[in-house]
Amino acid sequence: MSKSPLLLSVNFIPKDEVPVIAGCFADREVIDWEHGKKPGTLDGVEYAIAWNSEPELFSRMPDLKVIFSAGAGVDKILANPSLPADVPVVRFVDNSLTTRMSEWVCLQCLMHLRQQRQYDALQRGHCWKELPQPEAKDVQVGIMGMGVLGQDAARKLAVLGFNVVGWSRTKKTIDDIVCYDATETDAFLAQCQYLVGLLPLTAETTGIFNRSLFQKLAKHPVLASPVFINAGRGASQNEADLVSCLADGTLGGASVDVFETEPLPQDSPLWEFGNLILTPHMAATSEIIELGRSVARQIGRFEAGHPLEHVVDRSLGY
Ligand code: NDP
Ligand code: OXD
Repeated sequence: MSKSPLLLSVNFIPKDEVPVIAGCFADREVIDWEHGKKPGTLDGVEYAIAWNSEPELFSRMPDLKVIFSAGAGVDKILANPSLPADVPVVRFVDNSLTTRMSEWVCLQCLMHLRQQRQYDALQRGHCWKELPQPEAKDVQVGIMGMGVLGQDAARKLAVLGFNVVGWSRTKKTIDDIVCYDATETDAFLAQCQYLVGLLPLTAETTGIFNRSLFQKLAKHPVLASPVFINAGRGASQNEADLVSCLADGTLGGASVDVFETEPLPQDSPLWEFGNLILTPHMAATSEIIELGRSVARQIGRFEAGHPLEHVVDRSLGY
Protein backbone atom coordinates (compact mmCIF):
# COMPACT_ATOMS: atom_id res chain seq x y z
CA MET A 1 0.00 0.00 0.00
CA SER A 2 1.64 3.22 -1.08
CA LYS A 3 -1.14 5.56 -0.01
CA SER A 4 -1.03 7.39 3.31
CA PRO A 5 -2.68 5.48 6.16
CA LEU A 6 -5.92 6.70 7.75
CA LEU A 7 -6.07 6.92 11.53
CA LEU A 8 -9.37 5.94 13.14
CA SER A 9 -9.91 7.38 16.62
CA VAL A 10 -13.61 6.98 17.33
CA ASN A 11 -14.55 5.58 20.73
CA PHE A 12 -18.12 4.66 19.73
CA ILE A 13 -16.99 2.30 16.97
CA PRO A 14 -16.50 -1.14 18.57
CA LYS A 15 -13.45 -3.23 17.63
CA ASP A 16 -15.52 -5.69 15.63
CA GLU A 17 -16.90 -2.89 13.43
CA VAL A 18 -13.51 -1.43 12.51
CA PRO A 19 -13.27 -3.82 9.51
CA VAL A 20 -16.45 -2.18 8.16
CA ILE A 21 -14.53 1.10 7.92
CA ALA A 22 -11.33 -0.59 6.75
CA GLY A 23 -13.31 -2.28 3.95
CA CYS A 24 -14.03 1.15 2.46
CA PHE A 25 -10.26 1.71 1.96
CA ALA A 26 -8.97 -1.23 -0.06
CA ASP A 27 -5.70 0.55 -0.90
CA ARG A 28 -5.04 2.27 2.43
CA GLU A 29 -4.08 1.00 5.87
CA VAL A 30 -6.55 1.94 8.61
CA ILE A 31 -4.88 2.38 12.02
CA ASP A 32 -7.31 1.39 14.78
CA TRP A 33 -6.13 3.85 17.43
CA GLU A 34 -8.74 2.97 20.05
CA HIS A 35 -8.32 -0.82 20.13
CA GLY A 36 -5.18 -1.75 18.20
CA LYS A 37 -1.46 -1.69 18.99
CA LYS A 38 -0.43 1.97 18.72
CA PRO A 39 2.39 2.57 16.19
CA GLY A 40 5.53 4.30 17.53
CA THR A 41 5.17 7.12 15.04
CA LEU A 42 2.32 8.64 13.09
CA ASP A 43 4.65 10.37 10.61
CA GLY A 44 3.18 10.14 7.12
CA VAL A 45 -0.43 9.75 8.32
CA GLU A 46 -2.36 12.35 6.36
CA TYR A 47 -5.98 11.61 7.36
CA ALA A 48 -7.84 10.99 10.60
CA ILE A 49 -11.42 10.13 11.48
CA ALA A 50 -11.88 11.56 14.96
CA TRP A 51 -14.56 12.09 17.58
CA ASN A 52 -13.80 12.41 21.28
CA SER A 53 -10.08 11.82 20.74
CA GLU A 54 -7.33 12.03 23.33
CA PRO A 55 -6.01 15.57 23.91
CA GLU A 56 -2.54 15.17 22.39
CA LEU A 57 -3.50 12.98 19.43
CA PHE A 58 -3.10 15.52 16.62
CA SER A 59 0.28 16.72 17.87
CA ARG A 60 1.61 13.25 17.00
CA MET A 61 0.55 13.70 13.37
CA PRO A 62 2.94 16.16 11.68
CA ASP A 63 1.71 15.27 8.19
CA LEU A 64 -2.02 15.50 8.91
CA LYS A 65 -3.95 17.02 5.98
CA VAL A 66 -7.66 16.51 6.83
CA ILE A 67 -9.63 15.59 9.97
CA PHE A 68 -13.00 13.93 9.36
CA SER A 69 -15.56 14.06 12.16
CA ALA A 70 -17.30 10.76 12.85
CA GLY A 71 -20.50 12.71 13.51
CA ALA A 72 -22.33 15.82 12.41
CA GLY A 73 -21.25 17.74 15.50
CA VAL A 74 -17.63 18.84 15.81
CA ASP A 75 -17.55 20.44 19.26
CA LYS A 76 -15.28 17.77 20.77
CA ILE A 77 -12.81 17.96 17.87
CA LEU A 78 -12.70 21.76 17.94
CA ALA A 79 -12.09 21.63 21.71
CA ASN A 80 -9.13 19.25 21.33
CA PRO A 81 -6.04 21.17 22.53
CA SER A 82 -3.77 19.59 19.90
CA LEU A 83 -6.02 20.55 16.95
CA PRO A 84 -3.77 22.19 14.32
CA ALA A 85 -4.96 25.63 13.21
CA ASP A 86 -4.51 25.02 9.51
CA VAL A 87 -5.96 21.52 9.00
CA PRO A 88 -9.53 21.42 7.64
CA VAL A 89 -12.17 19.67 9.78
CA VAL A 90 -14.94 18.00 7.78
CA ARG A 91 -18.41 17.30 9.26
CA PHE A 92 -20.24 14.03 8.60
CA VAL A 93 -23.30 14.94 6.53
CA ASP A 94 -25.25 11.89 5.52
CA ASN A 95 -28.80 11.01 4.40
CA SER A 96 -29.11 8.11 6.77
CA LEU A 97 -28.12 10.27 9.77
CA THR A 98 -30.48 13.05 8.66
CA THR A 99 -33.37 10.61 8.18
CA ARG A 100 -32.87 9.10 11.63
CA MET A 101 -32.84 12.51 13.28
CA SER A 102 -36.07 13.51 11.55
CA GLU A 103 -37.64 10.21 12.63
CA TRP A 104 -36.69 11.00 16.24
CA VAL A 105 -37.98 14.59 16.08
CA CYS A 106 -41.27 13.59 14.44
CA LEU A 107 -41.71 10.76 16.94
CA GLN A 108 -41.20 13.11 19.89
CA CYS A 109 -43.61 15.73 18.54
CA LEU A 110 -46.23 13.03 17.94
CA MET A 111 -45.65 11.47 21.38
CA HIS A 112 -46.45 14.82 23.00
CA LEU A 113 -49.26 15.71 20.58
CA ARG A 114 -50.97 12.34 21.08
CA GLN A 115 -50.30 12.49 24.84
CA GLN A 116 -48.72 9.04 24.87
CA ARG A 117 -47.13 9.43 28.29
CA GLN A 118 -50.57 10.28 29.76
CA TYR A 119 -52.07 7.21 28.03
CA ASP A 120 -49.21 5.07 29.38
CA ALA A 121 -50.12 6.23 32.90
CA LEU A 122 -53.82 5.55 32.27
CA GLN A 123 -52.95 2.05 31.00
CA ARG A 124 -50.92 1.33 34.13
CA GLY A 125 -54.01 2.32 36.18
CA HIS A 126 -56.31 0.13 34.01
CA CYS A 127 -58.20 3.32 33.22
CA TRP A 128 -60.22 3.57 29.97
CA LYS A 129 -60.38 7.30 29.33
CA GLU A 130 -60.14 9.44 26.21
CA LEU A 131 -58.36 12.82 26.41
CA PRO A 132 -59.26 15.91 24.32
CA GLN A 133 -57.14 15.61 21.16
CA PRO A 134 -56.12 18.60 19.00
CA GLU A 135 -54.60 17.98 15.56
CA ALA A 136 -51.04 18.69 14.47
CA LYS A 137 -52.31 21.70 12.52
CA ASP A 138 -53.29 23.26 15.86
CA VAL A 139 -49.73 23.06 17.21
CA GLN A 140 -46.84 25.44 16.50
CA VAL A 141 -43.43 23.77 16.47
CA GLY A 142 -40.31 25.94 16.40
CA ILE A 143 -36.91 24.58 15.44
CA MET A 144 -33.74 26.29 16.68
CA GLY A 145 -31.00 25.33 14.21
CA MET A 146 -32.15 25.25 10.59
CA GLY A 147 -29.12 23.50 9.12
CA VAL A 148 -29.02 20.11 7.45
CA LEU A 149 -30.94 18.40 10.28
CA GLY A 150 -33.29 21.22 11.21
CA GLN A 151 -34.47 21.78 7.65
CA ASP A 152 -35.19 18.11 7.03
CA ALA A 153 -37.07 17.78 10.32
CA ALA A 154 -39.02 20.96 9.54
CA ARG A 155 -40.19 19.63 6.19
CA LYS A 156 -41.23 16.29 7.64
CA LEU A 157 -43.10 17.90 10.56
CA ALA A 158 -44.90 20.10 8.05
CA VAL A 159 -45.95 16.98 6.08
CA LEU A 160 -47.44 15.63 9.32
CA GLY A 161 -49.47 18.83 9.52
CA PHE A 162 -47.62 20.74 12.25
CA ASN A 163 -47.24 24.51 11.90
CA VAL A 164 -43.47 24.86 11.72
CA VAL A 165 -41.33 27.93 12.29
CA GLY A 166 -37.53 28.00 12.12
CA TRP A 167 -34.74 30.02 13.74
CA SER A 168 -31.09 30.23 12.72
CA ARG A 169 -28.17 32.64 12.65
CA THR A 170 -28.88 33.49 8.99
CA LYS A 171 -32.49 33.62 7.82
CA LYS A 172 -33.72 30.80 5.60
CA THR A 173 -36.36 30.86 2.86
CA ILE A 174 -38.30 27.60 2.89
CA ASP A 175 -41.78 26.99 1.41
CA ASP A 176 -44.55 26.91 4.03
CA ILE A 177 -42.12 27.50 6.94
CA VAL A 178 -41.82 30.95 8.45
CA CYS A 179 -38.18 31.54 9.32
CA TYR A 180 -36.56 33.90 11.79
CA ASP A 181 -32.96 34.92 12.32
CA ALA A 182 -31.02 35.45 15.51
CA THR A 183 -32.14 39.11 15.77
CA GLU A 184 -35.79 37.98 16.06
CA THR A 185 -35.48 35.47 18.86
CA ASP A 186 -38.31 36.67 21.10
CA ALA A 187 -40.78 36.92 18.20
CA PHE A 188 -39.81 33.37 17.24
CA LEU A 189 -40.09 31.97 20.78
CA ALA A 190 -43.54 33.53 21.23
CA GLN A 191 -44.72 31.31 18.33
CA CYS A 192 -43.46 28.03 19.79
CA GLN A 193 -45.67 25.64 21.75
CA TYR A 194 -43.13 22.90 21.06
CA LEU A 195 -39.46 23.91 20.78
CA VAL A 196 -36.97 21.61 19.03
CA GLY A 197 -33.22 22.18 19.56
CA LEU A 198 -30.95 21.09 16.69
CA LEU A 199 -28.09 23.48 17.34
CA PRO A 200 -24.35 22.80 17.31
CA LEU A 201 -22.50 23.48 20.55
CA THR A 202 -20.60 26.75 20.33
CA ALA A 203 -19.80 29.60 22.72
CA GLU A 204 -23.08 31.26 21.61
CA THR A 205 -25.28 28.20 22.06
CA THR A 206 -23.88 27.01 25.41
CA GLY A 207 -26.67 27.24 28.00
CA ILE A 208 -29.07 28.85 25.51
CA PHE A 209 -31.99 26.64 26.64
CA ASN A 210 -32.59 28.09 30.09
CA ARG A 211 -35.46 29.32 32.27
CA SER A 212 -35.51 32.75 30.67
CA LEU A 213 -35.97 31.15 27.22
CA PHE A 214 -38.51 28.55 28.41
CA GLN A 215 -40.63 31.33 29.93
CA LYS A 216 -40.94 32.98 26.51
CA LEU A 217 -42.53 29.94 24.85
CA ALA A 218 -46.24 29.81 23.97
CA LYS A 219 -48.87 27.76 25.80
CA HIS A 220 -51.25 25.51 23.90
CA PRO A 221 -54.82 25.89 25.21
CA VAL A 222 -55.44 22.11 25.46
CA LEU A 223 -52.16 20.22 25.41
CA ALA A 224 -49.49 20.18 28.10
CA SER A 225 -47.23 22.85 26.80
CA PRO A 226 -44.71 24.31 26.24
CA VAL A 227 -42.73 21.20 25.32
CA PHE A 228 -38.93 21.24 24.96
CA ILE A 229 -37.28 18.71 22.63
CA ASN A 230 -33.48 18.66 22.33
CA ALA A 231 -31.18 16.50 20.23
CA GLY A 232 -28.44 19.08 19.55
CA ARG A 233 -25.97 19.08 22.42
CA GLY A 234 -26.53 18.73 26.16
CA ALA A 235 -24.37 21.69 27.12
CA SER A 236 -26.83 23.92 25.25
CA GLN A 237 -29.41 23.17 27.93
CA ASN A 238 -29.19 24.41 31.51
CA GLU A 239 -30.24 21.19 33.23
CA ALA A 240 -30.94 22.78 36.61
CA ASP A 241 -33.38 25.11 34.82
CA LEU A 242 -34.85 22.22 32.84
CA VAL A 243 -35.52 20.33 36.09
CA SER A 244 -37.08 23.32 37.85
CA CYS A 245 -39.17 24.30 34.80
CA LEU A 246 -40.55 20.76 34.49
CA ALA A 247 -41.23 20.72 38.23
CA ASP A 248 -43.08 24.04 38.37
CA GLY A 249 -45.01 23.62 35.09
CA THR A 250 -43.14 26.28 33.09
CA LEU A 251 -42.59 23.31 30.78
CA GLY A 252 -45.41 20.83 30.27
CA GLY A 253 -43.13 18.13 28.91
CA ALA A 254 -39.78 17.42 27.30
CA SER A 255 -37.86 14.95 25.15
CA VAL A 256 -34.10 14.99 25.60
CA ASP A 257 -31.47 12.91 23.80
CA VAL A 258 -28.36 14.85 24.86
CA PHE A 259 -27.12 15.84 28.32
CA GLU A 260 -24.54 18.05 30.02
CA THR A 261 -22.85 14.85 31.25
CA GLU A 262 -23.16 11.61 29.26
CA PRO A 263 -24.00 8.97 30.31
CA LEU A 264 -26.57 10.85 32.41
CA PRO A 265 -25.49 10.41 36.06
CA GLN A 266 -27.62 7.97 38.06
CA ASP A 267 -28.55 10.70 40.54
CA SER A 268 -29.84 13.16 37.93
CA PRO A 269 -33.41 14.25 38.76
CA LEU A 270 -34.18 14.07 35.02
CA TRP A 271 -34.62 10.28 35.25
CA GLU A 272 -37.68 10.78 37.47
CA PHE A 273 -39.98 12.99 35.38
CA GLY A 274 -42.97 11.16 33.91
CA ASN A 275 -43.46 13.97 31.38
CA LEU A 276 -39.83 13.77 30.15
CA ILE A 277 -38.91 11.29 27.43
CA LEU A 278 -35.22 10.50 27.79
CA THR A 279 -33.08 8.72 25.18
CA PRO A 280 -29.32 7.98 25.46
CA HIS A 281 -27.82 10.15 22.69
CA MET A 282 -29.15 7.83 20.01
CA ALA A 283 -31.37 10.13 17.95
CA ALA A 284 -29.10 9.87 14.91
CA THR A 285 -26.07 7.68 15.49
CA SER A 286 -23.67 7.60 12.54
CA GLU A 287 -24.00 4.54 10.33
CA ILE A 288 -20.46 3.07 10.24
CA ILE A 289 -20.48 1.91 6.62
CA GLU A 290 -21.83 5.28 5.46
CA LEU A 291 -19.13 7.07 7.46
CA GLY A 292 -16.44 4.97 5.76
CA ARG A 293 -17.92 5.53 2.31
CA SER A 294 -18.25 9.26 2.90
CA VAL A 295 -14.63 9.65 4.06
CA ALA A 296 -13.34 7.52 1.16
CA ARG A 297 -15.30 9.68 -1.30
CA GLN A 298 -14.02 12.91 0.28
CA ILE A 299 -10.40 11.73 0.24
CA GLY A 300 -10.89 10.80 -3.41
CA ARG A 301 -12.11 14.35 -4.12
CA PHE A 302 -9.29 15.90 -2.12
CA GLU A 303 -6.58 13.89 -3.86
CA ALA A 304 -8.11 14.71 -7.24
CA GLY A 305 -7.76 18.42 -6.41
CA HIS A 306 -11.48 19.09 -5.78
CA PRO A 307 -12.67 21.04 -2.75
CA LEU A 308 -13.69 19.12 0.37
CA GLU A 309 -17.40 19.27 1.24
CA HIS A 310 -18.92 20.28 4.62
CA VAL A 311 -15.77 21.93 5.95
CA VAL A 312 -16.25 23.50 9.39
CA ASP A 313 -16.02 27.27 9.63
CA ARG A 314 -13.65 27.60 12.59
CA SER A 315 -14.65 31.24 13.14
CA LEU A 316 -18.29 30.15 13.71
CA GLY A 317 -17.43 26.92 15.55
CA TYR A 318 -19.60 24.60 13.42
P1 NDP B 1 -25.60 22.45 10.59
O1 NDP B 1 -24.27 23.07 10.74
O2 NDP B 1 -26.05 22.03 9.24
O3 NDP B 1 -26.71 23.45 11.15
C1 NDP B 1 -26.55 24.18 12.31
C2 NDP B 1 -27.68 25.19 12.41
O4 NDP B 1 -27.58 25.92 13.65
C3 NDP B 1 -27.62 26.25 11.30
O5 NDP B 1 -28.92 26.58 10.86
C4 NDP B 1 -26.98 27.45 11.99
O6 NDP B 1 -27.33 28.70 11.44
C5 NDP B 1 -27.60 27.31 13.37
N1 NDP B 1 -26.81 28.03 14.36
C6 NDP B 1 -25.55 27.76 14.80
N2 NDP B 1 -25.17 28.66 15.72
C7 NDP B 1 -26.20 29.51 15.86
C8 NDP B 1 -26.42 30.65 16.66
N3 NDP B 1 -25.48 31.08 17.52
N4 NDP B 1 -27.59 31.27 16.55
C9 NDP B 1 -28.52 30.85 15.69
N5 NDP B 1 -28.39 29.76 14.90
C10 NDP B 1 -27.24 29.11 14.99
O7 NDP B 1 -25.66 21.23 11.61
P2 NDP B 1 -26.57 19.92 11.55
O8 NDP B 1 -27.97 20.34 11.27
O9 NDP B 1 -25.94 18.92 10.67
O10 NDP B 1 -26.40 19.38 13.04
C11 NDP B 1 -26.79 20.17 14.15
C12 NDP B 1 -26.28 19.55 15.44
O11 NDP B 1 -27.04 18.40 15.77
C13 NDP B 1 -24.85 19.03 15.43
O12 NDP B 1 -23.92 20.07 15.55
C14 NDP B 1 -24.84 18.11 16.62
O13 NDP B 1 -24.51 18.84 17.79
C15 NDP B 1 -26.30 17.63 16.71
N6 NDP B 1 -26.42 16.20 16.39
C16 NDP B 1 -26.94 15.36 17.34
C17 NDP B 1 -27.13 14.02 17.06
C18 NDP B 1 -27.77 13.12 18.04
O14 NDP B 1 -27.78 11.89 17.83
N7 NDP B 1 -28.33 13.62 19.13
C19 NDP B 1 -26.76 13.47 15.75
C20 NDP B 1 -26.25 14.44 14.84
C21 NDP B 1 -26.09 15.76 15.15
P3 NDP B 1 -26.93 29.07 9.92
O15 NDP B 1 -27.80 28.19 9.05
O16 NDP B 1 -27.28 30.50 9.80
O17 NDP B 1 -25.46 28.77 9.77
C1 OXD C 1 -23.38 13.68 15.96
C2 OXD C 1 -23.90 12.93 17.10
O1 OXD C 1 -22.95 14.83 16.13
O2 OXD C 1 -24.17 11.72 16.95
O3 OXD C 1 -23.39 13.14 14.84
O4 OXD C 1 -24.08 13.50 18.17
